[in-house]
Amino acid sequence: MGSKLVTIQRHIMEQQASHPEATGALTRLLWDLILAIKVINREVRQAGLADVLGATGAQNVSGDRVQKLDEFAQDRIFKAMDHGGHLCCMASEERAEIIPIPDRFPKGKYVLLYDPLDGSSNIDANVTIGTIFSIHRKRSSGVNGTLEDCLQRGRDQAAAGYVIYGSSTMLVYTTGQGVHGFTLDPTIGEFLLSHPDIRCPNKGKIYSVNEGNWNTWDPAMRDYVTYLKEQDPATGRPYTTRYIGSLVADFHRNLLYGGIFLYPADCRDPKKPKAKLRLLYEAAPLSMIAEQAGGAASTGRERILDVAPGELHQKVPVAIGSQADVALYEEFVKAGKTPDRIRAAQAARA
Ligand code: AHM
Ligand code: MG
Repeated sequence: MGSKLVTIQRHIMEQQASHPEATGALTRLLWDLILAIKVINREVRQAGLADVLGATGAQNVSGDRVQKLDEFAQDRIFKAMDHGGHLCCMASEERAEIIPIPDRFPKGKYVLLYDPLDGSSNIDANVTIGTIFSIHRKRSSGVNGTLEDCLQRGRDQAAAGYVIYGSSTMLVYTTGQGVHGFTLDPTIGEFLLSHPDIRCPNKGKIYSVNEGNWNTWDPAMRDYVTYLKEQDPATGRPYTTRYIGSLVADFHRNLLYGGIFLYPADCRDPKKPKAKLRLLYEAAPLSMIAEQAGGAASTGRERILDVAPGELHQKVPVAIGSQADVALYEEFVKAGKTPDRIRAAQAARA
């Protein structure tokens, strides 16, 4: 790191300065969130010692097992954000309904949507987990936020980001002015700018997918992965598989190194394809980050940021990462192209 230390607080403030019309509410909102994240980080780091691991026995609204740390993170974020006066409501992957701001606190003009602890099935094995957040401007006219404020397209996000509790803790965020990464210096308790203006390579060498689901994929997805296993004309080698099973970790690696992360729908019943990842808490915020870094994010048929949410826990198929890789995947899905056809197309282009 160079000699100039930039804390995340200063960075957010400097970005705000380029918007003279800004009131500072988004800046203060992000500061509140950073405090919650530091507390969650402390707990994640001490998890093995503090005996907070293990399932509570309850289930969240998507039917997954809820781990204690999920609940802790949920509570921490809610309590850090409920009284700042910047939010009109919240929604979380861990709660079925919209989360109102308590009556006794002032209401603000933003909405916070979040996945407090993503990849929680990995907690017991000490695998990297993350927090994902998405911020929208309030749309409705009343004081309290409504469902309408939560169900906005990803392209209208005011800010998005994630935290990765990995070998170090990093926070990556965008307010629409590029993507910036900060590493927590635990000795001073500050997130310091370590990855300014992250750019995702246009094409990668990595694909990340749960290949155990092969038999649930539609033919285009199988063709695409088959194609990636063949010799890539650009490198003379096949793509490499990397799959942690923790979205933030898989996404973060591919953002930095280039590559594609895929979670396609289960298409065993073609009339009722079943996706896994949540649009509002996972797909949309990471899609904003990907696009801001020069990458792309698609359902295979549609830009994820254009998908209109119909419900809080809506799920979407996800292909996200390097632009050229996502574009090729779309070609397979939209045109139903087989590897042979793609090779013929490439040969014709060469
Ligand atoms: P979670 O929000 O309940 O933790 O689930 C989401 C996780 C993602 O982190 C990850 O990409 C995916 O589920 C892994 O799913 P699978 O185990 O089916 O490969
Ligand atoms: Mg999640």
